[in-house]
Amino acid sequence: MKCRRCRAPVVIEIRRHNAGFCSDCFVRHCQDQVRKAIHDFAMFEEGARVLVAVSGGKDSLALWDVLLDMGYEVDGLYLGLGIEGYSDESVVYVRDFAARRGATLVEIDLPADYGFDIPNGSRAARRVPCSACGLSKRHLFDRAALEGGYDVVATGHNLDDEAAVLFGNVLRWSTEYLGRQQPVLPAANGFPRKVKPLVRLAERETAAYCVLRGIDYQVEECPMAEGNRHLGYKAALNAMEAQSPGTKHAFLFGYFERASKLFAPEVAAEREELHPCSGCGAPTLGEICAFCRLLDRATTP
Ligand code: Q46
Ligand code: ZN
Repeated sequence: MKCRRCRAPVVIEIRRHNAGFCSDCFVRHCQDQVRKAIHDFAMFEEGARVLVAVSGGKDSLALWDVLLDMGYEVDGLYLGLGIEGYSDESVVYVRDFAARRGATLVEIDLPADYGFDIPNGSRAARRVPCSACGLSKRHLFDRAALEGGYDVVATGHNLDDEAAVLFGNVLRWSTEYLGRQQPVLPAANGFPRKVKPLVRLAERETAAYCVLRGIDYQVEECPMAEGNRHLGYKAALNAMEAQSPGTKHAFLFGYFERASKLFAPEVAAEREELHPCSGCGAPTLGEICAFCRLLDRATTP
């Protein structure tokens, strides 16, 4: 097989595009896919100050790398979760990348800055680790973006992640989550704008991108992910994709184009009801936001 762009021998084949690429053309293909996502969904303009949430994994480092190469002013934000044998390693990849690219990295550490870690904090708050982790990330990313004066927060969610989340939300008809599942969430009072520029790239492609670009990333998955429902959804979608390449893309982008608007009123109505948390000022439906409640339970002896 020859490269679709330059006819050199291919290093990677992408069945859903019915194409293969040589190393250089594949890197360019990834950049084009990110550029297309940013453009088609009007994610942000040239000159925007972008804060990219980085974990040390392939997706977020690939995203940071692509955005830097595209000339955006983009800083990284790393949140230390205090997960033994995982967090100490992940931060090394992130710091190395930032140093190599001469990029600015903002670090927040849950144990040092907030006095709790995800395994113990979630236990104390009687939450599943991933739920405590997810809400901490959302809260602290939002706050860092607003306080740092960034125009937008970018996350490394890829096509596989988003298709799996959509699959799970459709299986349960979780309409409030469906309404929020967009490649762009506009800013609203107390919320920064949030975007997912990797929605057009599959997991395998961001991994290949890192390898071809010489980016070292943490291969090991978070130990808390075990039993996470999304892994099952990913496996189911992978089986369908193997039978019929392009299924994931058609599922996700068909949703964005034809169905996601149906759930928008519910989200808009919910956002109307938000008011500032009495503890920290972040938008919430209750008196105290979920992060302040978690923080309180996780740090009360
Ligand atoms: S880091 Fe956090 Fe993930 Fe680990 S605790 Fe769960 S949500 S699995 S992306
Ligand atoms: Zn709060």
